[in-house]
Amino acid sequence: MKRLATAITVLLLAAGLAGCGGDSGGDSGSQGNDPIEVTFSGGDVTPKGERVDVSTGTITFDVTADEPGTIHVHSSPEQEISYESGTHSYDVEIDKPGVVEVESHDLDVVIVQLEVK
Ligand SMILES: [Cu+2]
Repeated sequence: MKRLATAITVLLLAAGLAGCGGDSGGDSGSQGNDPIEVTFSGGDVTPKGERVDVSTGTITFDVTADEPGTIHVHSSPEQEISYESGTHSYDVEIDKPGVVEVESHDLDVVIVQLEVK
C-alpha cells in the first residue's frame, strides 16, 4: 500500500512538471494545447493571421459563429472543420511539426498560423 502511494506521488509530480510547458497560462494540470478561440461575425473573423505556438497532438478550436462555414487547416494531410452557428468546439489532430495555416476560404483570410512544435 505504501509503495502504491509513492508511485502515485511520483506520477503526480511528473504530471505537474510536464504541465510547465513554458507558457504562462498555468491552467491546473491539463496537458496539451490551450483552445484557440475563433469568432466569426458579420463577415469578419478574429483573430486574423495571429501566430500561435502549439504542440503536436490535439488542437481545439472554440468557434463562435453567426453562420455556418468551414475552416481549412493546411496540415498534411489537409483538414477541414465544418462549423455550425453558435459556439462549438472542434478538435484537429496535427502530428507533424511545422507552420500550419488555418484559413477561412469563404472570407479569404488566414485566421491563425499554428507553429507546431
Ligand atoms: Cu486553405
